[in-house]
Amino acid sequence: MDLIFATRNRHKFEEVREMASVYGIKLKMYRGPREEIQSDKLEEIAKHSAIVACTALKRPCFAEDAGLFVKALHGFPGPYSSYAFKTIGNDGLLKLMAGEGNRGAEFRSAIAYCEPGSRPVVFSGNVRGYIASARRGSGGFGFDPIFIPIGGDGRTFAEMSIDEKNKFSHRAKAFEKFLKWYIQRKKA
Ligand code: ITT
Repeated sequence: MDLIFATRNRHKFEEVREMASVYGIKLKMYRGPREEIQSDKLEEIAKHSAIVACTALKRPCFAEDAGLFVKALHGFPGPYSSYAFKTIGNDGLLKLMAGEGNRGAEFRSAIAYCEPGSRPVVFSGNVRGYIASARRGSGGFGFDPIFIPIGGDGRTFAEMSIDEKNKFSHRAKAFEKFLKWYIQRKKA
C-alpha cells in the first residue's frame, strides 16, 4: 500500500515514515506547489494544503500543519510557528521567555487526508511539555532543541531518536489516529 504525504519537510516525513512501515504502508513524499493559507486554525491550514495537493496530484494524499503553543506567550507562535522559526528562531523564543516562571507549552498537529472529489478528513494530536532554559540536542528540527515533553526523562526532543520522539509527539499521535482510520477503511 502506498500513501502520499504532501510536505516539504523531510524531518516530518521521516518521523511518520517509520510509523507507516510498521503497518506495511510505503510513504511517498510529494513536494508539490506550496500555497499555505493564513489562518489561526491548524486544521484549516492542513485541510487547505491537502486539497491543493490532492487537486494537483489527482490522487489521495495527506498534509499536516503543526505548531508550538507557548502558554506565557498566549499561544504564540502557534499557527505562525514556521514564520517565527525562520525569523526569531529558538534563540529568539528563549529570549522572549527569559525570566518567565511559567514555561508550559504544547505542540499540536493536524493531519488532513483528502481523496479526489471528497472533503478532507482531519486527525489531531498534541503533546504538553516545557520550554527548556537553553537549547539542547542536535536531532530533530524546528523547536525540538527547546521542547521537553511531559512524561519523559527531561531530555528535549532534539536529544531523542525518531522512535523516542514518536512515543510522545503531537505528530505521532495524530498520525496513529489517521493510520488506524485509514487501515480500517481499506479493509471495509
Ligand atoms: P510542510 O511542508 O509540511 O508545511 P513545514 O516545516 O512548513 O512543512 P509546518 O508549517 O507544519 O511545517 O510547521 C511549522 C513549524 O513549526 C515548523 O517549521 C517548525 O519550526 C515547527 N514545528 C512543527 N512541528 C515540529 C516538531 O515536531 N518539532 C519541532 N518543531 C516543529
